[in-house]
Amino acid sequence: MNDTPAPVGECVRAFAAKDFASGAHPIWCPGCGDYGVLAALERGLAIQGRPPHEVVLVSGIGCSSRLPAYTNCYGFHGVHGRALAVATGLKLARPDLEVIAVGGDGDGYSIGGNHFIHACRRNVDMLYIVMDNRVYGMTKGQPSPTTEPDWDSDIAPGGIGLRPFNPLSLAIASGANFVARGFSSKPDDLAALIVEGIRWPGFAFIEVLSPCVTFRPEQADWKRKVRAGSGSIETDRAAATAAILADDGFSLGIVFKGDRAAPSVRPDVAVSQADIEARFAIGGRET
Ligand SMILES: Cc1ncc(C[n+]2csc(CCOP(=O)(O)OP(=O)(O)O)c2C)c(N)n1
Ligand code: SF4
Repeated sequence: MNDTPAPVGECVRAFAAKDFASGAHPIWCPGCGDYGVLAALERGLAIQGRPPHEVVLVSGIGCSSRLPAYTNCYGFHGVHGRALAVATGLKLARPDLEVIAVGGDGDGYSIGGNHFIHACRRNVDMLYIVMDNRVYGMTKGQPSPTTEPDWDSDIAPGGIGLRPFNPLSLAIASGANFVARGFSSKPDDLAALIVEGIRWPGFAFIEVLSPCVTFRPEQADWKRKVRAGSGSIETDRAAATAAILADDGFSLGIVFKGDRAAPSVRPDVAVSQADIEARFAIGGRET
């Protein structure tokens, strides 16, 4: 970190990406897409400019959910599928903190699917990054809600035959106002999306294509499949949904920006920190 204070009126970059690294060596498989997401997040946080101790990363369980441990920020590695519940409570209790929830498609769309749709609807000011590899990596390769119907594996011979759901259109239908797609092998582009997502005044959702090289080695082909989106950002919910559903899922960029001033669950500012502590203290009053 650069300790020299910024001269008044002069804009200097206070942080570098390395200021957000914990120094712990990730135990992800070599080549896992999550390395790229970690790099992008560190770059994005450096650009955003808040110090590590004002940022909290909340995750569930999964390979991707290990990410908070590899940063220098505060972290909460919680329970499978409950990252958004914890992140929501944290943001309401401490609106001064930058809250970012992270995890996988299994964590966020399967066991955590209900929290996902309500987080979109509640519009609490936070960023949610899903590292989607269309598989449960940590538990050795079960299909997830985004797995292709014909993906053949030892666990699901011939494929599960079920239509995957589209996380972006689900987010928009559920009320999210900032919806984007990034790719782990384009960390600079992803960092830019992360900065925009952090600055968005409400719930922001970034779906990141992040290959699992161990259980989905064919996802190496995603490097060839992804492309920059049209560049035109839809502001109409129906039009954005139509565009997403017409896409093959490999267009990158911000897809939808809705109402910046949409209603949001707000923190109860009338309740003080001391009041909260008194309520939850053993023997404290119950309301
Ligand atoms: C309540 C509960 N159910 C199931 C599990 C087992 N489990 C751990 S991680 C995981 C899925 C991880 O997949 P994903 O979220 O897509 O993350 P990835 O490992 O692919 O990054 C499951 C089912 C658990 N830990 N807790
Ligand atoms: S199993 Fe897949 S998701 Fe997990 S660390 Fe290895 S490559 Fe990444």
